[in-house]
Amino acid sequence: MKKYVSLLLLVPMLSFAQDVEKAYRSKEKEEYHNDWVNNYKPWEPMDINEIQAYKNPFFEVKEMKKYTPYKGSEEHQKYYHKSLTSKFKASPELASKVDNKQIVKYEKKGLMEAIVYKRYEYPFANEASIDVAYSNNGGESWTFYYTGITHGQPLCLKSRSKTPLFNEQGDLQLEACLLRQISQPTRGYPLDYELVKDGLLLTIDLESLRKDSDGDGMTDIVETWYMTDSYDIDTDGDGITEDLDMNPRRSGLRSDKTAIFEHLINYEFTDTLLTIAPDVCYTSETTRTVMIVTDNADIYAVQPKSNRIIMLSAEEYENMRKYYQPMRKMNVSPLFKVDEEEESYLVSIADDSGIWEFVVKKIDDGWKMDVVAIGIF
Ligand SMILES: [Ca+2]
Ligand SMILES: [Ca+2]
Ligand SMILES: [Ca+2]
Repeated sequence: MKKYVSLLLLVPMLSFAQDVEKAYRSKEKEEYHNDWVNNYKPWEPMDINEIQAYKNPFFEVKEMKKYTPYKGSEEHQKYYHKSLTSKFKASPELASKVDNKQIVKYEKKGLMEAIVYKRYEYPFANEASIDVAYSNNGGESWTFYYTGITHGQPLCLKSRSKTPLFNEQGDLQLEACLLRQISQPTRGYPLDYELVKDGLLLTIDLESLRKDSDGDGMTDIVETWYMTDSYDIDTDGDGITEDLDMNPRRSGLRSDKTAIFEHLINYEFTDTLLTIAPDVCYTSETTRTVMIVTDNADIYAVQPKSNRIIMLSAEEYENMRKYYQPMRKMNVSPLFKVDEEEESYLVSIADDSGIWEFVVKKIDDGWKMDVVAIGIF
């Protein structure tokens, strides 16, 4: 149970004010941090053979004979399409979802139009997701799809290529190459890469792009990203379908400690936490998605209010993080018992903007919560 993943947690917490630490000593917390330090593995690049053997789970990637050679650092170039300006004016939805300076490819073929574009999932994301805006009525209405591809490692798409975006079948094709990430991720900074294999053609067939095997409103590609079951409309079996579930991967019985985690992930840092179950909330078009890696069963039954929470076990996270996943992460610590005090715990939460540490003490109808430290990144 000690193998909680805590990526951002440790380092900032060490700088907390000494007097606070003295006031609330916790052997459990010290052991947890020592364990983290002892098990810390520095970042290293992926095995080059693994990148060479890359196969996209949804789309065909094949070698080309004649291709546009890769040019260093083109993965970070921005492309502006002047011809799209009128489309953006005509469709507020298009303008709100697509950044006109992050277009990878745009093409019009008869009534079909497609924009392949880079989308940054959140402000501090290292790399962009590749998405597609597609219209089959001459740009009157658009549908937006996530391709499951992160621009960079391993696939880099070439904006400069002359290969037409639409192939003869009306599917999308893009010149690509395989890159290996050679710099350590730093918050909000683009990564450095080296070329592993050039001259590839990626075919994004529209059928695979749209496929929703279980018909729950989320494509198989999106479900792979969220690690939900693409053949089950309700992965966690709580009666709320995947597309509406704010906590789609986990369900469980509420414990009295669930309320603590609920308040933390909803950023409700109030004095008194009542242990009553809150109203059920559902996702909307604008709901942000946040990943939490935890093996702590007390958190499973939380009802998030504003963020969709994708909860992974430490083992699941280890297995999936081979390639950079553009998802906001939130670090929630376990409850560390305060030494020589009954029902009193230290707990912290960290996200892209900072870290908050609290002491929570059991009271008659819930918990009393006090901030002990705040660190802003
Ligand atoms: Ca689905
Ligand atoms: Ca599903
Ligand atoms: Ca569910």
